[in-house]
Amino acid sequence: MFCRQCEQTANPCTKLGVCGKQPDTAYLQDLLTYALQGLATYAKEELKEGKLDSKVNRFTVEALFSTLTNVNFDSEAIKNFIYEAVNLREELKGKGIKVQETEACNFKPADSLEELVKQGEDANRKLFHSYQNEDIQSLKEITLYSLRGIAAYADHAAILGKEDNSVYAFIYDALDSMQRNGDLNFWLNMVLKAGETNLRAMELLDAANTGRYGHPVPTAVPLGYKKGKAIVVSGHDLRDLEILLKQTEGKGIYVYTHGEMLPCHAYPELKKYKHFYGHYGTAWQNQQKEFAQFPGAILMTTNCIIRPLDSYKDRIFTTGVVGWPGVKHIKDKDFTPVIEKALELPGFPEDKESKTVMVGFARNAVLGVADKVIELVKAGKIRHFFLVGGCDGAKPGRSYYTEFVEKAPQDTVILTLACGKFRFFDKELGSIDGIPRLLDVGQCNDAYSAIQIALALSKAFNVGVNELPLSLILSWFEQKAVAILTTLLYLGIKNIRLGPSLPAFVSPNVLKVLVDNFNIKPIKTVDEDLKEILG
Ligand code: SF4
Ligand code: SF3
Repeated sequence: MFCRQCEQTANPCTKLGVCGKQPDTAYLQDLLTYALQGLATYAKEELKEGKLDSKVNRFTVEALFSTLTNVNFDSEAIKNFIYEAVNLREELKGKGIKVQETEACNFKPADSLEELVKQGEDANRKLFHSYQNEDIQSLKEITLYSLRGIAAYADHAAILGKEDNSVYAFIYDALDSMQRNGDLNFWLNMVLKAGETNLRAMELLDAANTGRYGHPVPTAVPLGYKKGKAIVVSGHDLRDLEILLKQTEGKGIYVYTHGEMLPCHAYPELKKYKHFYGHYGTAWQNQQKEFAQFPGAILMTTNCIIRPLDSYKDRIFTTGVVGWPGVKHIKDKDFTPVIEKALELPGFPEDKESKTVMVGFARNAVLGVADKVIELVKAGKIRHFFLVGGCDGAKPGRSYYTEFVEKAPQDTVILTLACGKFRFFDKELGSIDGIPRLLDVGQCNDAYSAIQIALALSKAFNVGVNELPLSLILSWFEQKAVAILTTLLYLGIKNIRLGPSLPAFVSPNVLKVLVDNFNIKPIKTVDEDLKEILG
């Protein structure tokens, strides 16, 4: 196997993923990507003609989402996606659309899993070892990983009824182009187009979430628990949480969030449920320890799942595109098995009071106090804003982000989002004239909100975003972060500090382009970086 799509890669992962992905599953995911390329060649033309059945769009984003890091480890599930991709391709072919055929247009999947894996080895070679040159390879990979991120956002938005054909058009175009030759400029443009498309996908998701659940409002979330039966929900999907909250109403079960579900407590249409109590645990990489101690049922709605320990394997459930071999998967959103499991389990024996954390500082809440913020900046009371955001992970180098927040001077404000925040989310950072110094914008899925805050501030101060007293200190792990980075590049945002390490799939020349044009910098030490930023 050859996989280097995420930050924790062994550069590359070959025998077994650091994430726990087996080589067979990795090959099948490559074969799925290849099958999707063949499908895309037809879907692209059919969409242009305005004749494409929306089931192809929905299928494509779900299939791409399943290949994102820490989403689906189940070879059987990936196999089914491969067969479905080919079925849909044949359906489109049958309509007589004229395309410039590629090899993937005629790919026939084998009957057995074993043979499919062999075909996957071939697909792996095509995806990663057919370099025209390492720079084009690098740009193609940035595009592919961005597509996976875009697909995740598009899927979440579509679940809530928000779609835009321009997003699907780009996905098909990029998948189709990957099978053809293009020069360096072509692929540089493709990367920026990925950024533009991702912005649209995130905008759709923002509209979907706020349209259905209202704008997040500042909310104190308890980190303790209530005596009684319990279900903890992890991942990112708001709709799954809503369905579960409805299905558990009046059943004597408290529902808790884990990881990236924390910001859900701020949405009016979710927080109204009395049995939606608090937040349990921290970021994804700590789940084995945290889930083992949780006395109830566990539901994974999206990434990041890691190998379930035996101690909780019979009480963890997956839904949506998530999968783990041997773990019960809820297909139809009837969460009865999760509820029954929670009722069987002991739950928490007593109440535990503990501190709370504040969430809900998304664009509407922050821009609601924009005048005050601007006044404080003008009065010199707020010197600088830091967006310390992105993914968490297991690498020790990630303590940089905790240290950064601890050392940021008292007259600075920290905006945060995504699961990287768990390194400092419960710190008491105080406030500046009533404005909290730590503002949680939301999930990684809410990066759009952070971008809107930055754009609104730049308008208010009448300067470009790069001239604002704002620095982006980002941590990346998976492919949604790659997509967000391409969006920031598309928006012309400069001086991003990126860590804990640079992507393995960025070649030295591509890195040089990023440094020369966008002044992207790898993180150094906190002291050096703070000194450089604040002067
Ligand atoms: Fe390795 Fe990351 Fe790929 Fe998993 S997703 S196999 S950890 S590079
Ligand atoms: Fe986290 Fe997996 Fe990226 Fe949503 S949950 S940010 S890593």
